[in-house]
Amino acid sequence: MRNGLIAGFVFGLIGLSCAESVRPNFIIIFTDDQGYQDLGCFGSPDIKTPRIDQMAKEGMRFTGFYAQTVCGPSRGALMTGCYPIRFARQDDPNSIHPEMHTDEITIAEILKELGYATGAFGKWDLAGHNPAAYKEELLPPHQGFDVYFGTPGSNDKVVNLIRGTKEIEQKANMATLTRRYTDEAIAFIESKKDAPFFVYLAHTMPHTKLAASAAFKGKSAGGLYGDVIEELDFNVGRVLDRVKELGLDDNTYIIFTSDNGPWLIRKNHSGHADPLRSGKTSCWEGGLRVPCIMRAPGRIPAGTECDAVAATIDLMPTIARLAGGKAPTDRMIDGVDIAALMSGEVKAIDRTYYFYQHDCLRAVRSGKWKLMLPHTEPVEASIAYKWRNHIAKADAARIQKPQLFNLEDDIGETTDVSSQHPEKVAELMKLAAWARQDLGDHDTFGANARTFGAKRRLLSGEPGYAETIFPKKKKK
Ligand SMILES: [Ca+2]
Repeated sequence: MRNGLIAGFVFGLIGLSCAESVRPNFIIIFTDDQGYQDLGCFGSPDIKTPRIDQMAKEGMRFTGFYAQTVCGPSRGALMTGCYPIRFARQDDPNSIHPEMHTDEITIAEILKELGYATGAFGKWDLAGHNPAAYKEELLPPHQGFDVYFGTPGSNDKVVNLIRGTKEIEQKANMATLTRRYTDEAIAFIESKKDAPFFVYLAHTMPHTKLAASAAFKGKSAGGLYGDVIEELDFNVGRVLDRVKELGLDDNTYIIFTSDNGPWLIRKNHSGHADPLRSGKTSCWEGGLRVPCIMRAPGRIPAGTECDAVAATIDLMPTIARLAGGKAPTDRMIDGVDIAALMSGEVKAIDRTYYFYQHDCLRAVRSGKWKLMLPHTEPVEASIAYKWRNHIAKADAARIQKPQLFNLEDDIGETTDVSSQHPEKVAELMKLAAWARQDLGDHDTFGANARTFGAKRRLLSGEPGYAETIFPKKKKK
């Protein structure tokens, strides 16, 4: 018995050390506002992305992959494995740009605990959106990252660069950002090649304002937006090449995806989500179904495709387990482990996906069925009303009764089939009721939504809500 115990212990140690020696590296490349169609391998008619297309040939193309509807919430979801309405924030919950609470557990924190070197490069957007007023104590070095080089928010106006937690440069040349973030990520990979590492490379573009360097400007048939994507593609290629040259190809997962759909309000500076309906800010598919490719030779079968529902919230629990750890068990985690999808062992996972537009529960998907829910919040106090000009009029219209779509036959969400499938509507309405209770909705606190004691109040049901999101400009 005792010998058995010792043998078991020794075997366990050997198992552990083997597992440690093969702990895979993870690189997540996260673009900003890139549409579902904005890659050659996702059907772009005019943008050329040979390196990412090649990555797809060597890995798996996910065609049913979801992020969130806008930047900051999408980043928090990726980091925590939870819907944005679930994770805690330290700012006013009415703000559309969450300041993520440091008591949240990020992918980086899990991996750091497992002995990984962790580096974040690029846009963070979880420490305050204003480049002049971000919170230093919420930057990546306080959320599990050993190294950080990037910018706290978007590039709507200017980009100021930070190293660690200190600002080092103001009004950086936008056209250099894609290359500079990539340079920094590659230098980090080189310096950590002998330890397991995690790289989060979150590009500032193709969020506007767009800029491309001289080598790419004016070269794409897809205009400046196309130039920007082609420059991103080239720099993804540089990461792939360096990983290979360092002999890390067989032990590195590289995941490429986007934080939300194309920002259609930007017209010819916007991407495309065809054949999906609508774009950024909306809960139609174009708003948050994004292109996604995963590559890990020997672990993910080459040249394959997965059309199952998968999402950025799944990356945290999946990566945690592939690294030999697990997702936190002291709190609700919404993402599921999709390792079996990635390895090709299974074709689908039984799960439900919930679609939130800011704090409003808008849709539920289960299998091929998606139910768009009626809008229940007061019209003028609604985020849908405030964001109505970002998308086509028909897509911004207030939904009065549930609309059911069969995404397998109707990926463009053109035909409401709710009257033919009342039982399916009822089933999905039940799931929505669960989400409303557990995650929350505009007028309901989720029973398992987190605050860690931070200020919390009802969201869009509250008078004055709209003004707090988009305050009226004072007349001079
Ligand atoms: Ca975005």
